[in-house]
Amino acid sequence: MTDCIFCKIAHGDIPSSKLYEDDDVLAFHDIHPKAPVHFLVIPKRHIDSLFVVDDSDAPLLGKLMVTASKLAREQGLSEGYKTIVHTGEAGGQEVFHLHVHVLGEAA
Ligand code: DGP
Repeated sequence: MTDCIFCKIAHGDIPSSKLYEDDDVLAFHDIHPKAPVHFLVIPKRHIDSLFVVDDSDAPLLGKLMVTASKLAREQGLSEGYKTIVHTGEAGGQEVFHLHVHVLGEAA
């Protein structure tokens, strides 16, 4: 997906404020934060949205959520936080590379 902005971030072609990276997932701060702590967790492999996932994606989707949880803890979101996945234009999705938003405020 050469025109996908999150693929470019995952490949290091566009800079981002990275929180975590491994072979499968990447987490970075949202460029337009809607909370004191607002980061995104994405799969490195291009997946458009939840519209197109199937059973074979379950381990990767689980890893996205576990990564979100670990990073929320590291960021001090001990009182709670929101996790949001927008799906499709009608669901508020603007960037068509699957991502989990994590929003909160450090305690
Ligand atoms: P949405 O597709 O509506 O779930 O949200 C996409 C989010 O991605 C939005 O909050 C802004 C963020 N975003 C868009 N472009 C960039 C970028 O180039 N860098 C970073 N760090 N975030 C971006």
